[in-house]
Amino acid sequence: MGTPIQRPLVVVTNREPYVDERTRHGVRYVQKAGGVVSALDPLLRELGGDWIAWGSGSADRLTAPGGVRPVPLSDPKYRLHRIYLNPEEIQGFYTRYANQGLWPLSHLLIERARFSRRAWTIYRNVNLKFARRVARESPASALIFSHDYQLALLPSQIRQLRPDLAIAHFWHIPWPVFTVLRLCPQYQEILRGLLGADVLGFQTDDDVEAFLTSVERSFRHVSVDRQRRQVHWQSRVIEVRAFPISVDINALESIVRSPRITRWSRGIRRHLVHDGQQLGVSVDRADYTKGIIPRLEALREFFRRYPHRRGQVVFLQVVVPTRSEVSAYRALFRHVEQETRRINQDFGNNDWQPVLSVRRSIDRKRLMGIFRAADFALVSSLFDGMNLVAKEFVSAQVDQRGVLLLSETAGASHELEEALAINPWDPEGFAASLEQALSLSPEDRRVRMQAMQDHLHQHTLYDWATDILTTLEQVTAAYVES
Ligand code: GDG
Repeated sequence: MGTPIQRPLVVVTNREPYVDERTRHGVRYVQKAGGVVSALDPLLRELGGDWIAWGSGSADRLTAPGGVRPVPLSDPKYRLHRIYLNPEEIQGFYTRYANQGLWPLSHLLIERARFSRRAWTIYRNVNLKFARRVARESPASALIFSHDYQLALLPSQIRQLRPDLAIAHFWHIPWPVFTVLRLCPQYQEILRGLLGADVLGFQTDDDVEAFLTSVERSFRHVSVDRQRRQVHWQSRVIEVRAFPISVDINALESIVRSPRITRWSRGIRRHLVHDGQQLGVSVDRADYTKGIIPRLEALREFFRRYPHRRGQVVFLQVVVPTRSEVSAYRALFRHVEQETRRINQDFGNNDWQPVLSVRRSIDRKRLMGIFRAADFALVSSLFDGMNLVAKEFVSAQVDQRGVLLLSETAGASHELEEALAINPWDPEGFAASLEQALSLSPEDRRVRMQAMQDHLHQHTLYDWATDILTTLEQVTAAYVES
């Protein structure tokens, strides 16, 4: 990677990269599906350093005596520091304030958002617990790379405890427009919390614009320099920029080209598609922001409008259970099952089942093999910060046979311009784009895929991290030296 970063690095996230679980056969670690963790683990393995996160596994205390677990256990590359939360903290901080409040609000699904003062107090206290741990574990002048909506107060809390630390905070999900943000009763505290950072990163320029407007509209004693993308606040300057997150395309390409995954990928095609059928895929956490139901509605519309396509398409959807402590997520999971069954009943026959479902997490390498095998992928998020699945699909398409259909409301659509754009709120248009995708010539598919792959080679995961961390190093160089 050859990174120019000089100072020690401390990553802080809510979700830990390795969850150790008790099983009948002993302790087993599980890597959870989720964009943030799949992006940062390879980075820290490369750079070394410390990672502070909530220890949520049933065997976490066992494998981390004193709260620290080396990763990987056999050949340690970095230290994972676990913070333990009690059930009340988990409920108030994670389930309620973060996942039932800030998450739906940021995705503009305001009727789903719930806020309460009690949950807010717990959220603030848990953020403080993280901040204290960061203050205790961080070497002098370290770079703190903290993440996302669960830890919005962390930057200013860390600054109070350890003014020598340089802080970059990356917001992985969309930033809501001000008229929506202000519905959160604590929006000013959230903004104050974030403004404790030296560098604030967002996925797209639209998010940066929305954030700057929010700051401008919320406080009187603040000045926003839109051209330089800086906020001047309490005698400090905060850089606010778009750093679109990416994937390690080189690593993903070598995974899919390995003999084992090549065999797996061919096996999938042999088993699932016959006589010129085209294989479609989707992979999502079962989250209402991912547009899984709208996608099934569009598929229904597609088979209705284009009856000659019946029997020609096999669609494999991987839906991974997530946040099952929230009832809306359990309900969505059931709804997806019902809709899938209905489509298969209405259109399928003895020889052909239009939609196949996998309802559990799949090993990452095999997942890439599925992407390689596919003729098209549907990414239909209602709103999405970036969407790494779209970039992983493009990376895994080493045979360049596939077409990406990508929601124009996902951050990834700002970069992957050769995808076919879809609007998940428009089932008829979505169905027409799918018909267009299926009719594209092999040459057209190849050219589009090549252009997107070139883009990902020029904008890798390491470029993303290096851009943020070198920006942080540069803008804080003066006060480290003084
Ligand atoms: C947030 C933002 C932003 C999924 N199923 C399995 C599996 N996954 C992996 C995917 C991908 C990740 O989980 C999902 O990432 P996304 O980016 O699609 O979505 P979020 O989890 O909502 O992530 C998002 C991201 O943060 C990063 O900034 O892009 O907008 O919402 O890597 O491959 N992994 C495995 N098995 C599965 O079954 N191993």
